[in-house]
Amino acid sequence: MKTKTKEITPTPGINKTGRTRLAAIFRWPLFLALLILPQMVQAQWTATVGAETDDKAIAALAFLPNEIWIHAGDRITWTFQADEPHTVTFLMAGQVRPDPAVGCPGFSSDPATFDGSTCVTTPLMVTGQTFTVIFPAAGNFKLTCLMHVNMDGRIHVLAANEPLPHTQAFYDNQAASQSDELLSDGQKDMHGPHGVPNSPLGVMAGFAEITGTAGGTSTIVGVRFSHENIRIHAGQTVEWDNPGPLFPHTITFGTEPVDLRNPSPDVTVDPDGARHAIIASTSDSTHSGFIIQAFQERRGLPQLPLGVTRFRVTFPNPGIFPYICAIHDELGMVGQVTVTP
Ligand SMILES: [Cu+2]
Repeated sequence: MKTKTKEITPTPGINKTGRTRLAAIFRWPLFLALLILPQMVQAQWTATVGAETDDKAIAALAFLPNEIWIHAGDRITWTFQADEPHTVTFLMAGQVRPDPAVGCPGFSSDPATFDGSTCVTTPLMVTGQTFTVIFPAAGNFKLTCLMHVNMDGRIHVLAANEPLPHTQAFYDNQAASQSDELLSDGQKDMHGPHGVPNSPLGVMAGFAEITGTAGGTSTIVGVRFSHENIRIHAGQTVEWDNPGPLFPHTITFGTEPVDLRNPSPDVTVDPDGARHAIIASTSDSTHSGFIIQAFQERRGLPQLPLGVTRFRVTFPNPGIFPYICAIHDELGMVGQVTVTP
């Protein structure tokens, strides 16, 4: 730098004093940066999103860990670890939750910066993808997934002079133990009292459980039919029950319809509100529509109608009748009804 400055031929209009002043202006920011650098070391933190069992039967819809304390200026990189898609989202205070397909609106570039003034969201992301958020300002921020209503966490961004309670190693251990706990809870649910159907010829269609820590809520979800191959006699009726909150399942025989939400035209409603179909031939197509409980009530709002949680099918004739949950078949949620004379 010095050599170069010396080589510059004095230009008319800029005298020696002017050059010195300019050089000083350029030196000052560097000096200031060196002064404040020790407090501004921007730490890189890591966390994970989602977990699932190897067979994909049980998924933990969770930020792991779901509560992290960092300093202003630090960044967190989230790695997605599930085939069930999630988002990393920070909305503005009071912002209406948008649809995951729309973004908040739109999607943030990676790395994103969040200080509470503009929302940040990823699109739906799955195993192996990562996303980084930089937090320049102190504040307590809610981390959420736009896909799942009971999946959130909180990020505490503290001023540089505040002590941090935990290290990255602590969060790594916490993420692993929370993941293990959620998935083993799921195993217990799948084979415990939640797995007992209403009818002796019943099949449980998945399960879900909402759980929480002081950092936020997580959801455990199971995507299997409890009796993947149920055997009945001609004329009998099988009943599918969805015992869990939040997650719709379908019982779909034959061709998958475009609109999964509504039942196929052949489906009737029993006096107790359960949907009911008759499948006479293995070439019949029948679709239950969404089998799901109503969302949780909220005080001060009109009560929600009952959700349709049961689907029944009567099989007058023998045969082998494979079916799927049209939402979760790719995760292995499929079954079969074997009807003998
Ligand atoms: Cu399903």
